Amino acid sequence: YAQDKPKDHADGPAAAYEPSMTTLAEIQVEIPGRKPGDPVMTQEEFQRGTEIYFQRCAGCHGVLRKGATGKALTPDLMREAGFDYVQSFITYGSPAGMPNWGTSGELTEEDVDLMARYVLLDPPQPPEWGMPEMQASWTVVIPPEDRPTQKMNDIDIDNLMSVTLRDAGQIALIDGGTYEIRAVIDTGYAVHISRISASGRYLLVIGRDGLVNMIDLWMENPETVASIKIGIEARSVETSKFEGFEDKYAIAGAYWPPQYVIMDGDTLEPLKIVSTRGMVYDEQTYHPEPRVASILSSHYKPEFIVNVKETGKILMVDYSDLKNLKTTEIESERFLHDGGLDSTHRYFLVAANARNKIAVVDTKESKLTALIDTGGQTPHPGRGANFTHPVYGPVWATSHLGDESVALIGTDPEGHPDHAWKIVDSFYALGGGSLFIKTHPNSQNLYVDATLNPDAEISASVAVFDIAGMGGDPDADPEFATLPIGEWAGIAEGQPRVVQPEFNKQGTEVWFSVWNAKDKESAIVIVDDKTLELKHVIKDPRLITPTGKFNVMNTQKDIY
Ligand code: DHE
Repeated sequence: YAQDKPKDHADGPAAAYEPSMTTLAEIQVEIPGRKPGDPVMTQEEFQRGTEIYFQRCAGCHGVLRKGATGKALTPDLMREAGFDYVQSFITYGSPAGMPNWGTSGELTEEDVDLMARYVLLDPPQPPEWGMPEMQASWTVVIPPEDRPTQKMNDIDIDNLMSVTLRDAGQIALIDGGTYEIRAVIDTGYAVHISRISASGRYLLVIGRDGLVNMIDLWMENPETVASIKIGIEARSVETSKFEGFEDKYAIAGAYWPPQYVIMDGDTLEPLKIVSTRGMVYDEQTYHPEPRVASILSSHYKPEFIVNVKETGKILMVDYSDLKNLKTTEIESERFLHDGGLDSTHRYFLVAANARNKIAVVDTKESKLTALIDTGGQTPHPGRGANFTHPVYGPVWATSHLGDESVALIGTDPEGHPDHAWKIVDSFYALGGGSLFIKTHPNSQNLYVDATLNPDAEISASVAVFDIAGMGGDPDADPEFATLPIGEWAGIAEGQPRVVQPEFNKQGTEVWFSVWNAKDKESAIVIVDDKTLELKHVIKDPRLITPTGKFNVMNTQKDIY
């Protein structure tokens, strides 16, 4: 959502490719052909507008401004709305999720004015990123034959946490038992997610700038053994998990250019790039920028589940024969974003966020099972939360970005057919602006954050629901406890937000990032899941802007 200026990667593993093109924001652009009535803008202003747009706006509105999580901002629409309207919209934001860039102080008055003029002009189109660019960026730091043949360290790898240090362009590996930071590793800018190879040995992370790092957790001091830049803007990476293909392939999806690439699982050598440009599933009109959102590996077939945002297509990509690539294209709903598997790992549930829907795919049959209206605004599940409800049986839960509701979807068509693929219950948590929800098979609690809530106290707290207590009065909302995680962190300066609950491997502790500005102290707060009391606070000058945290075993085995 909000972004800061990326760091320079010239010294990092990405030094092999053109360092001046590390992120979208650094691309040199020219003003597209000026039309009558265009606002006057110098080349410098246009360049600055492009930088701001790519840093702050493109994630939600798209590089070509066709709209997704945020509304379309094409020049025809912006001209109709008019400069004054656009200027005040950027300044004050909207309750639907547009940040108040002006009044929050993140953009100056001049920048807001510049951006209101900028969106009246045609958007520039960044360059493509095909095989030559990928090859040039690809580095094998330690070839497979020079890597250890057994684990060389005393780390309990299964209980390691890979923590994104967003604005530092790094990840921290933190021991889930001792809370010790075992390594801080340079990565791409603002790593979005971490994923673990099927064997549990390799950790893969992807930066917003498309840089993938493959880290060998068996090394005495875990470090990057291969890296590649797969695009200019990206969010997702995954590895092959089907029996017989463990650690064989990796896949990464890009926002720009809209494409995914399948890579060798040992070296990240790029093997096959597939563009996702094409027709929107329902209108069947061409979309130039269908971005790759979440990617998950099927446990039932040698397939990657690739979610294409703007066209609303879920691609089941069969990786058993890359030369004769078979893809099942499932029509679902537009604006696919994040999602996860149900507790049996057979069904995949993904949010079509701007359409308030969850699509369910049967990964055994590679077919759409259901499209469910969540009843809330903009579902944002992360990978969601699976638990057994005392009345409705196995359910998967999502919270919402646009309102305070939590929706539970029945996921057991065999044992609870009446509840399967329906919203069985919906209730209120702390407030709107929730990003992530989490539980664990060994826990009786459901944790819901409210990271983007405009109220500082709410955004620094977390709601906890007692799962056993959900079986009470069907007409009353279940009660929840509020944990003041931000207060527990004891941070004096700034306005830190609490984001993304993540369990340790035993499911006995839950970790929260207390995410402050990059020049201010941040922390990780660890809560005892049984007592809901504070167990530990990790503070360290190296913990700069922690966001996502990924426990190795839970991520490797899709436990959430
Ligand atoms: Fe995320 C998951 C995209 C903003 C932290 N985010 C995802 C996924 C996608 C995505 C597609 C699913 C990946 C997968 O499972 O393969 N995120 C986007 C955006 O497009 C968006 C809305 C705007 C942007 O400009 O990036 C966005 N995300 C954010 C943030 O502002 C967060 C809080 C901090 C950041 O790094 O920018 C953030 N996103 C995360 C995290 C996950 C994630 C921690 C993984 C959650 C999980 O438990 O799986």
